[in-house]
Amino acid sequence: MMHKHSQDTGGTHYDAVTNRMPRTTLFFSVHDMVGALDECLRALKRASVSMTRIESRPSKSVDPGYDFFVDVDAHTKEIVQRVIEEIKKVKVVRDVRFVGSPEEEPAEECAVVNEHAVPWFPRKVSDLDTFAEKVLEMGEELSSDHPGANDPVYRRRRYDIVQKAKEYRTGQPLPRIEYTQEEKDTWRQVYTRLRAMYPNYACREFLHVFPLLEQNCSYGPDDIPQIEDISRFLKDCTGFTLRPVMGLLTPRDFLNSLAFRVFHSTQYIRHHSDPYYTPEPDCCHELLGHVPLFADPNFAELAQEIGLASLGASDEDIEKLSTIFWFTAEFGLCREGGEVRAFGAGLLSSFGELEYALTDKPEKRSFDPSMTAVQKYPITQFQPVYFVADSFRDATSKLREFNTSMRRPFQVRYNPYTQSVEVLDTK
Ligand code: HBI
Ligand code: FE
Repeated sequence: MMHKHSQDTGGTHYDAVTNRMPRTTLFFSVHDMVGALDECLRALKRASVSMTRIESRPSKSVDPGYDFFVDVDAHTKEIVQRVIEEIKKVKVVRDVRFVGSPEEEPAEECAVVNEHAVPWFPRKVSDLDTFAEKVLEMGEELSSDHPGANDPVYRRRRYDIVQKAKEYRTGQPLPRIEYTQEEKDTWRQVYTRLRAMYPNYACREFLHVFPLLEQNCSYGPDDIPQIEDISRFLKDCTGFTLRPVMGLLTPRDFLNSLAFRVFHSTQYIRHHSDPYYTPEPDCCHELLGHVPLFADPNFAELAQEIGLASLGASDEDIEKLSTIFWFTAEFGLCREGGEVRAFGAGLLSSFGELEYALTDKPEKRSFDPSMTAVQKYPITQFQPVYFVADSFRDATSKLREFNTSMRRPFQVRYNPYTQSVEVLDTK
């Protein structure tokens, strides 16, 4: 079921009960010597665990030598400790570490096993496949206050759409949805109302891209555009791509994907009874609010910068980055000449809040990552406070500066040729 990658040994499978991948990543460096890896693998055998993936590279710390990243089928503290003990016994091994695990609450266990422990994070774009079934809420089911909660036809339709997202794997064509007339009518209402406001409220980057989406991706009032077409267009503009998602991901998973210039997009639409309201992201929010900015190179860089900072970050830092995402990508304002304009998707997909945000009712402060990151915010009402960026470039450089203050025992670099993350200075 997993998308196969040349480095996968094929042993990876889902735990039928928890739907999680039983996997733990270990890192070790070995001195270059004939049979060195063989000895390490024997250590795994002595500890009775099987290996589900192995990656190697010339060592950054042992010269001559190799660093190995090995995923093992070990998901309790005891087993991980046993494996580490066994590997430590191997003479050529210079350093062993527990890197992390994709299990829900690794932080505490990591601390016990190894002080350098870092939460698991995706290292190549196909690792994002592991997020597909891990949605927070309203994945296959709707909460009782959702306007579609008591409409069995709506629920069935939404269920069918999210199944396609659940089954999607990296490299496959994105699901095409044939929308019903009722869904198209909902889209038309939202689209026409917002489209008319954009010239007076949206930032210039958004206004530059929007007509291109109309020309290249069938944006218009009559039908809902397809994410496959949009993803191809974005790829040409900035390298961003879309992938379908069942609903809300954890902030960590959602932000991690931005490191790979991947944006998770829902494909269902809000309930027709209330076209100007949705309690969850839907295609109107994604396609009208988020998509246009991902075609802008400077915004793409800002988004990826948040994503890169989130890889292996502590829970506290994830919360800060999530707040920064909230006050930029969702509710951000920017200065333009003497004016203030909107670039946040939460604003550009809600005519009520878009209008309100640009009056002088709410408070506006200058974007400053260290202040913005700790600002509290309501999620079900209009924002009392917005942050205003000078430009995407300025916000990105402030964010880079801020990121250096976060404690993380390594640096990351994105390699666009291999669509993977290189981990530097693992010491
Ligand atoms: N998941 N699918 C999806 N879409 C979002 O916009 C999203 C998410 N999970 C978390 C999240 N947004 C927020 O916590 C951000 O602040 C990260
Ligand atoms: Fe959003």
